[in-house]
Amino acid sequence: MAARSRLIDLASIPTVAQLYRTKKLLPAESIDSAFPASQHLNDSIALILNDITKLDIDCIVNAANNSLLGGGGVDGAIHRAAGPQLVEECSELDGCDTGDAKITKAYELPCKNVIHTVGPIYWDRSQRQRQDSSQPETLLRSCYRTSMELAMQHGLKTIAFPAISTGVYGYPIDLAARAVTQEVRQFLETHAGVPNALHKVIFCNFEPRDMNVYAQMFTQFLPPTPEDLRIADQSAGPGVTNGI
Ligand code: AR6
Repeated sequence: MAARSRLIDLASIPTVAQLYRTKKLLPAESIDSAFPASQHLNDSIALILNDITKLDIDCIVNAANNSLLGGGGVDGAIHRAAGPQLVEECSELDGCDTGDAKITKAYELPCKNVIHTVGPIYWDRSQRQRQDSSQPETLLRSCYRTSMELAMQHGLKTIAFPAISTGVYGYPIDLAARAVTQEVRQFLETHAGVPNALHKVIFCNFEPRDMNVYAQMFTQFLPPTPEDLRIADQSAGPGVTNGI
């Protein structure tokens, strides 16, 4: 019971709109007109600092490697929490290409499914050199897009992403967050109103410093709507400078 009580349900994961309305996210001083404010987007995208294995939602995304047979970082955490049946199922999937995604059951995790994707290796520590240099952003965006497509194909409505490739694979968090915020925005705009549309896309960070980077990206690519600003004006307190 103690373990279950630590689970995070959807209602306790703040959306972009809720972050603006509670002044945990403050608008940028100048708003880029290339990215108009959208209530649909601000209600559909959410941000949390937590262990992704605790999220009680439809599916979580794993930052895996090409073998899909487990590893360190978030991959290790997901396999540990799911139990040994996960690697058994993964071993039947014949690996996964970089930028692609495959789906499994979630076993002992609270979510229904795990989507395993493989991000680009931006910086290879063992060889001390940059990898996939011509197309890391294309591959990283593909991880997010393919995972969201797979979730929709399986009727899953809520999906959470860790910061793929930004750990062992060395992708700078600011470049990654900039690319994937735009990719998710574009995907949700393109798929608004279609049958099986996603209800929530959650960015789940593990490092507090990554939250600040995402907050900066949100103010740029997901500006507040007039309604978000109106409610923020009514809420008490001076607000925090994006100290989510
Ligand atoms: N919940 C949410 N995020 C987490 C968690 C967690 N429990 N644990 C770590 N992170 P990484 P990559 C964050 O290295 O860079 C594995 O060995 C972490 O802070 O897990 O894509 C695979 O098998 C970081 O922001 O994934 C591959 O070989 C983010 O997850 C390789 O690592 C991604 O860090 C993949 O490297």
